[in-house]
Amino acid sequence: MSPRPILYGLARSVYTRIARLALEEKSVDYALEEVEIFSAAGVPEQHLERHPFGRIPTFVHGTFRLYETVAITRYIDEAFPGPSLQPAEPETRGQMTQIMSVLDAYAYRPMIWGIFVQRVVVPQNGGTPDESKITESMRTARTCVKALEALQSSHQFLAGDQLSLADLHATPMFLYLRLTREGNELIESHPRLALWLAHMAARPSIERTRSVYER
Ligand SMILES: N[C@@H](CCC(=O)N[C@@H](CS)C(=O)NCC(=O)O)C(=O)O
Repeated sequence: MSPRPILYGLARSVYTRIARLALEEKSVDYALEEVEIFSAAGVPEQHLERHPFGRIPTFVHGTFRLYETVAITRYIDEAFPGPSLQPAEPETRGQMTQIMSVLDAYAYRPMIWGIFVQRVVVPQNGGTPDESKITESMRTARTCVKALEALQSSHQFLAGDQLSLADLHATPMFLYLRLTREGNELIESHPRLALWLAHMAARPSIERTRSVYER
């Protein structure tokens, strides 16, 4: 019998949730081990042994270890039974990878750290949002949203008409962005993307991984 995989991360973290979504969509029985990397004490020494760059998540399956979310979600899709989360056609698969690259390289930092953290997390912790950071991040977020909607084209999902890893990669970022006034307005001004997000938000995997900020 295949050992129960362990995901090390935080339930409130975007990237941890992406990996959890892959596990949930494949109906894999897994354990989430919470690792607090954001405390004043810094990244725990033990975690640096799992991830030399101190990020989350990391993944362990028996003796096999992985870090980097794209590697983890691809592994989950290929190592476990269940519906395939990667399109068979080379073109659609290429677009799926392109979308995940866009999210990692251009969308995550402005959308999450520049907008969501400033608007939601900073005030919750008694701080004042950095408005110039939000304004600057919105510029990049606009480009990202426009580009992603163009790639989605007329499809039901981001890469084609079947759920793929691209949808699982994007949804946690967009759900946090949607919690902010300007992020929500940006999404709503792109009707196809807004509809896609509404469909994604209704999936049981999203419900089961809901974070503390969405309650
Ligand atoms: N390239 C990494 C990025 C993961 C990542 O940035 N995770 C965030 C949490 S959502 C993190 O660890 N942030 C800590 C930091 O930025 O120092 C991956 O794909 O797994």
